Amino acid sequence: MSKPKLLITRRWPKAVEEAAMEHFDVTLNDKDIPLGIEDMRDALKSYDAISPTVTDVLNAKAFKVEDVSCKILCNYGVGYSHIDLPSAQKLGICVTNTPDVLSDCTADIAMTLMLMAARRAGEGERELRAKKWGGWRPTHMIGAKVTGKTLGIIGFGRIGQAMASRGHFGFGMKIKIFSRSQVSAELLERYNAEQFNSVETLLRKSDFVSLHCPGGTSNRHLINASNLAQARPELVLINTARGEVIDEVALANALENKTIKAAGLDVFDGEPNINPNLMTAPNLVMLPHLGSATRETREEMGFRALANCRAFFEGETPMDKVA
Ligand code: 8YV
Repeated sequence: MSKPKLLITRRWPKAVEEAAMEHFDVTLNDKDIPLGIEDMRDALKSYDAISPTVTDVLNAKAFKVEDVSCKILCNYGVGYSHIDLPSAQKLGICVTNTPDVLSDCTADIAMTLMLMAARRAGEGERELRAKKWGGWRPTHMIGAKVTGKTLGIIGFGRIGQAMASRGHFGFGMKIKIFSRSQVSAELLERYNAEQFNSVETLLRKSDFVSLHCPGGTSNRHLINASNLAQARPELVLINTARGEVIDEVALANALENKTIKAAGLDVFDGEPNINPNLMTAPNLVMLPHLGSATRETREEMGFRALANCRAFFEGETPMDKVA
């Protein structure tokens, strides 16, 4: 039997590209640039399987194709809000993601941003490199203490739990949660956590809030001008989830007007373009979507995407099927 034709839309770590070639007739994107809508339409007609990433256009328009040959989109990444699931389903295309393997590294980046924003690490480094550091003094670049503070977590899936673990066991933080579904008593007890039923309450009661919910239309601007106005002035807001979860203009205003203390962002609405309001916002640390960017995790993501794809062509239900 001939191997299924698999398009890998962005370059993967070598070990996983090699593994892919053992089981699939693989096409790599040698230029490693995101696929546009027309490229994606062509790909849907030419390949048995596609492994896309967050940078690929898979909206409803992209799925407007006839004679589709693609049977599975084995997404390289846990978030799949860039894929219009109803359109994929309508064409009978299976969609999978790569959960678990990136939870630790994404929580590590959230922690990095939280510490950097609280302790003004970005500002400090910029001052030093600009040769503007005049030396130590008791009142120099005073930040916020992290240990023992209250950490609000929005979205309590695997990454949210990994964040709670770091905050609670590593930094003695009090954990508060906002999640649309009821968090089990066992999990709440594990982190000595309390669940609130509104984002406003969480913002009012937390020193730090970290976002770990999915993106997409249902969570678009979950953090907005009206609920940011409820936050404590000490609030440090962290986003490693998806850019659209925060109204970025409202965040920039809150930082400018000091209604909150600081923020740390790893993801952006419309990335890699950054809203100009954010570029000039004070007390903001920004990273270029590095959540899962470690060798170990990027390899595991590839192996997980391949495992899903192989299971599908072996007639099984892939373990990470989302549609
Ligand atoms: C990925 C992520 O690198 O997995 C996710 O959802 O946000 C990132 O860590 C990216 O999405 C790859 O598609």
